[in-house]
Amino acid sequence: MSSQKIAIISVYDKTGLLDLAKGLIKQNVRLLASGGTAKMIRESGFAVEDVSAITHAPEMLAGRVKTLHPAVHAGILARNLASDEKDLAEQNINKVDYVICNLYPFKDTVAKINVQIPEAVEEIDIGGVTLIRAAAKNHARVTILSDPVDYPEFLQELEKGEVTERSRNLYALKAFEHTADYDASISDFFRKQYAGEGVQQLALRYGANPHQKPAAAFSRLGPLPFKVLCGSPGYINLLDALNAWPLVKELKAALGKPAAASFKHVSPAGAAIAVPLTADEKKVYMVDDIAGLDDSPLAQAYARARGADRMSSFGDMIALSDVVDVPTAKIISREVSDGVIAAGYEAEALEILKKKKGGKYLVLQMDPEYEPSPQESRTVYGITMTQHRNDIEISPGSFTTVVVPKNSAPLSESALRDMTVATIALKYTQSNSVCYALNGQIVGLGAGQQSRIHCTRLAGDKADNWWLRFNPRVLGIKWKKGTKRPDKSNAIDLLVSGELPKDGPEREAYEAAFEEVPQAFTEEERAEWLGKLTDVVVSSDAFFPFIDNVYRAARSGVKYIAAPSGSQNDSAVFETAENLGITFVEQRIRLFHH
Ligand code: 93A
Repeated sequence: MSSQKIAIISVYDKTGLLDLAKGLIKQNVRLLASGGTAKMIRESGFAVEDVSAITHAPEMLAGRVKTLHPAVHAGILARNLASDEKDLAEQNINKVDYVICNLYPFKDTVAKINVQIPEAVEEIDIGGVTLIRAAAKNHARVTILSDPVDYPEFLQELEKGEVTERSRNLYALKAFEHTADYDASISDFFRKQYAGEGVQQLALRYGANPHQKPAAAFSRLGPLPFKVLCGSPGYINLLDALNAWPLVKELKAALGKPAAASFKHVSPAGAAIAVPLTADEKKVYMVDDIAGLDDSPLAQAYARARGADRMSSFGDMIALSDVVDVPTAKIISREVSDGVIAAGYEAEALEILKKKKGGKYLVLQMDPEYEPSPQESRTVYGITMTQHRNDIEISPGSFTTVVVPKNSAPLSESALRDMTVATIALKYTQSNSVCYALNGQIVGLGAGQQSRIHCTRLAGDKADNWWLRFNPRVLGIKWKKGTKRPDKSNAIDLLVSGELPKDGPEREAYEAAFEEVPQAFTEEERAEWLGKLTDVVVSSDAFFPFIDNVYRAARSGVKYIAAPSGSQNDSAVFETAENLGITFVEQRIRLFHH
């Protein structure tokens, strides 16, 4: 066997090829190359042999078979083992030491407008991928160069003696990344051609904004877990749906009741489980005329989810844990909403939803059995980040560690229920987040605030507004005939938040909603009414760093706090809670979500 080192060169991108050939020859390396590569080297006056010199087979099938041959691949894959040496000797094959290869430009080809499948197929490199993969597999002995950028450094090392193990390792890694990326672009192309729109992939109109095109959603692991029954989802619709669905699924699993969520901008505006509604609740949530509400737990859950913060729920993406019935569809049908994802739809309910938005209402049917893979990844500014999915389970059993008061009686079922609702909601809320809950539903949620106290205040103010909507003055409002539901919600929000316009056209527009304009709430009236709010639960996605959060929560009827500990101020936080008559439960799991 010859002791001369051998390089196999087969490159589509011929950048730097001649300098490389020159450098290799200087080091007395024998060059073997595929057709076009050999031609270019030879025409420049350097000594090169065709690969056929070792395969004794011509390139065939118009280039489809160039380097695919045991003489090539056994030469690359052989280890420094006696048994491998014996096999090579028997076949009269020499070991290959260096492989220099880059692939047909599949990506550039399919990026062309109107590319046809046969054209794309011809750009699927087989032999090159095999060369790269074989050499990278055997990088303990073989050097694989898949990027012309690496040629000069490689030649420098070669001049000094041999390619170091560290370099071989890094070149092999690059080679594996190269073939993985290449294969991903091939499967992306054929997914678009063959998978069937809506089965394994969905073209989206655009991304987060209209100028962000193209946009798509797809699964690399077979069919999507949901079907589009009506409409076509946007990028943010899907972000909402794929956060809202696990929220309702987990709520139902934790509490055994149908659950609903109303999402906006990838945070819940409301979420709830089924709890029968009082007459006042029906009125405040604008569902007092829905036939069958008392017999539909799912409709009750959605009435609560939608009713929590009607301003924020305007144009929501809805998630429902169960099969949608007619009462639930009826509530949805008259609200301004973007879409719904649910475990299924009764035929009549689906017909109601399909009529919404001129037939464009988004209806998604989710596979309730679907389990996502445990590892998830995303790309931000070109960098891929991966993490284990937040699959931690939260249930009433997560709230057993009562810190204060010492020797507290066991928590009531309703407190545990509301802690569970608030905490599962936080798991799917952009951080920082703080959630107030009562009666099995969110009553105030603060999302995406950089400061925790701002979050606690925002959520507390929402809880206050929610409660003021139950004040007899609001319940007794006489609306001008023809006032639309969103205008009513808007006018109520101005009234209860105290953000009333004083004069001018804004005031006129406000007053136009009423038959009789209701009196503004005075400070005293507001304080008196808020004093009646009690038993509210608050949950936080991370510890309270300062006692101000506890003081603020107490002002909105909070009697239970569930939060992680870990602040330097823990003891002051606990003490303040105890002094304010609040039970503090340590919920050990931090729940940041982004
Ligand atoms: O069609 S192939 O998959 N069949 C092969 O056996 C083969 N071997 C190398 N294409 C093959 N190659 C590719 O040819 C290389 O990956 C490289 O991109 C290209 C170089 O061809 P040429 O040397 O003829 O310019």
